Amino acid sequence: MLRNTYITDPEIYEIVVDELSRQEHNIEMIASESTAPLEVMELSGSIFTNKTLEGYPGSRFQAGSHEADRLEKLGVERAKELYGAEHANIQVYSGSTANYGVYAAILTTGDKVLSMRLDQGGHLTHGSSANFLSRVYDYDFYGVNEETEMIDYEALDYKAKEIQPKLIIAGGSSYPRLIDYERIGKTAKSVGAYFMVDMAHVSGLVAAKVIPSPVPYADFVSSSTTKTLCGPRSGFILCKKEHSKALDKGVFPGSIGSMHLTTMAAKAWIFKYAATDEFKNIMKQVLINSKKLAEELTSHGFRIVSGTTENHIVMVDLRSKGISGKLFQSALDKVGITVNKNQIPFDPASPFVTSGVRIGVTSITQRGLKEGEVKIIADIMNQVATSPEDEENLKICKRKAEELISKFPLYPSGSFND
Ligand code: DSN
Repeated sequence: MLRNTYITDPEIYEIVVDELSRQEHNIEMIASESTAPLEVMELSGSIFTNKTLEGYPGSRFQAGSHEADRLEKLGVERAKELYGAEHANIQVYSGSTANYGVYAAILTTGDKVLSMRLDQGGHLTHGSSANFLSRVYDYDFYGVNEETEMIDYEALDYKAKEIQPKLIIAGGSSYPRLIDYERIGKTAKSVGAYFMVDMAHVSGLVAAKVIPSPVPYADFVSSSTTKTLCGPRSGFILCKKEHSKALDKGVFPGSIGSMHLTTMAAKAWIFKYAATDEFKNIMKQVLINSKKLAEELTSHGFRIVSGTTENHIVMVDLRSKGISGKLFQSALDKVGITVNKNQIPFDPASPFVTSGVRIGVTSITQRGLKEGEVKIIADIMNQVATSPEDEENLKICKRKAEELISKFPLYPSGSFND
C-alpha cells in the first residue's frame, strides 16, 4: 500500500496505515459510513486525477476528452438503469454539492423552500442556519409528530399550503423510518412546488430494492455515494427528463467547476455492482441487523426513537440510561465502537452534548456480522452505558469488542500488501 509515499513521505504514510489499523480493529457504526470495495479505492486514485474537464460529452471546454466522455456516458447510463431514472447527472462531488446543483437549477434568491428540521432528521444543506444557503433562500421546516416521532405529514401539508414553497425537500441524515414519498409528492404538486428527495443515506437500500424508491415521485433525487451505496466519496442526482437541461446547467456551470473523473469512474463501478445479488444480499442483511440492534437495545432498557427502524439507522435515546450522547460516544470510542452523538427529536440537549446517538449497521454488515454478532454488540453497548466512566469496565468491553471484530476482516487478507 502506498509504495511511493512510504519512501517520499513516511509521516503521511504512517497516518494512513494507522487509519487502516483503526478501521480494521474497530466496530465502525457511523450511519453515514460504509466500506468501499477495493475497486472503488483503485479507481478513486487512478490516472484520471490528471485530467481537467468541464462541460458535458459532446460539449467540453477542454480537449482530450474522448476517454472521459466514454466514462461519463457509461456512468450516467448505469445510474439511470440502476434507479430506473429518466436522467442522471454524475458530476457532483458529494451529497452536499448534489443538493446545491438542484438549488442552482430551479431556485433564485429569496425563493421559499420547505424541508425537514435538522434536529429531527434533516440535513445541514436543507436550510440549517449554519449553512450559507440559509442566507440565500427562505427556508421553513416541517418535523416529526412528538408522540410517534415519525414525519407529521398533515402538518407538512398544512405548512406547504400556508407558505407556498417553490421546493419541498424530503430525506435527511438521521430519520430511521421509511418516508411516504408519494404523499409528499402529492403535497408538492398541490401547491405547485418542485419535490426533491435527498436519498443520500438510503441510496444503497433503494438500489437494492429493499425499501421503496423516491424516483417515481420526485422531480429530483440527490445522493451521496459513500453511505449505504458503499461507493466513493462523491454524489449524483437523478431527475425527470423535463428537468434534465436545467439540472445539468445547475450542476455545471451553476454550482461546480471541473469534474472529478477519478470518483466518477468509481461511481460507475458501484452503479454496476449495486445491481448484483451480492450487493442486494448485503442490503437485505443491513435491514435485518438494524432491526435486531433496535430490539436488543430495547431489551436492555434503551429507548429507540420512533420505537424501531426501517432502514440502516438506529436512533437511540439515552435518557433512560441517564447519560448524554457525548459521554456515550466517547466511552464507546474507548472500547473500539465508533458511533456519533446525535440530537433526537425535541432534544433538550445541545447538538454538542445531545441526548442520543445515531448508530448505523452498513459497515459491520459488509464485514459479515449477522444477528448473533449484533446481539453481542448490543450487550457490550449496554455494559458500557452502565458504567461509562469506569476504566476497568471499558477495558473489559474493549476486549470483548476486539475479540468479536477480529473474526471479520475489513478487507481480504493481503489486500494492501504491495
Ligand atoms: N450528513 C453527515 C452524516 O449523515 O453523517 C455526513 O454525510
